[in-house]
Amino acid sequence: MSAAPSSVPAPQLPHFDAPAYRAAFSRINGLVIVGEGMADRHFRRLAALLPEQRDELLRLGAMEGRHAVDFAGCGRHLEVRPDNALARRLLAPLHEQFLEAERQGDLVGCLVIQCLIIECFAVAAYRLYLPVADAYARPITAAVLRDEAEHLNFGEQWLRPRFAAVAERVEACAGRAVPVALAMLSALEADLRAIGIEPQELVAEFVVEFQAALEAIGYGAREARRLLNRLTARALS
Ligand code: PL3
Ligand code: FE2
Ligand code: FE2
Repeated sequence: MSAAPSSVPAPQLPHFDAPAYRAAFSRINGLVIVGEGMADRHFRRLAALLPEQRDELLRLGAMEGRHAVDFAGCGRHLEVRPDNALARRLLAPLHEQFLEAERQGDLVGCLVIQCLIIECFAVAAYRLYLPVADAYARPITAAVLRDEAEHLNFGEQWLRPRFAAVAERVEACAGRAVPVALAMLSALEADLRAIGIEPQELVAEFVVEFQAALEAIGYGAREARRLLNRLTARALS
C-alpha cells in the first residue's frame, strides 16, 4: 500500500446554518456591503477631484457598486439580512475623515484613506475570508480580490511619482485613519472569529498589505515598518 500524498489539510469550515454564524455574518456582511457602497461614493468624489483621470475613477467606482451587489447576493444566499445600520455607524468615522480631507482640499488624504487604507483592509479581509467562505461566496470573493488590487494600484501609481511632496501628508492622514479603521475592526472581533477569521491575523495581514503599499509609493522597508508599528501599537489590545 502506498503512502497517501502529503497535502495541506482543508480548513475546518464553519457551520453556515448555525444561528451564531448567521448572526455574525449579518453584521460582517452589512459592513462589507456598506463599505463597498462607501468606496463607490469615494471613487466618484475622487473623479471630481481628478478630472484628468475621471473616467478611470468612475470605472473603479462602478466596480465597487458591483461588489456591494455581489456581496448582498452572498447574504441573500444564506438567507441572512445584513445589519446595514450598524455598518453605517461603524464606518461613519472613516467616511467623515474622507469628507474632511475633501473639504480641506487634501487630495492626498482622500487617496490615502480610500486607495491605501480601505483597500488594504479589504484585500486583507477578503484574503482571510476566502478559505472559510461558503461555496457560493468563494468565487465572488476571489473575483472581488482581483479588483481590489487594481484599486490599491491606482493610489500607489498616483502617489509614487510625487513621494517627496506628499510623504508628510501621507503620514498625517495614516496617523488619523489607521487607528480608526482598527477600532472598527475591534468592534467586530467576536463576529470575525465566528465566521472563521482570527482578528489578530487580519491585523497582521493588513500590516503586510499596508507595508507593501508604503514601499510601493517610495518608503524604505524600515521606515514603513516604523510608521506601521507606531500606528498599530494599540490594535486589539
Ligand atoms: C473596498 O473596495 C471596500 C472595502 C469594504 C470594507 C471591508 C471591510 C472588511 C471587514 C471584515 C470582513 C471579513 C470578510 C467577510 C466577507 C463577506
Ligand atoms: Fe470593493
Ligand atoms: Fe476597492
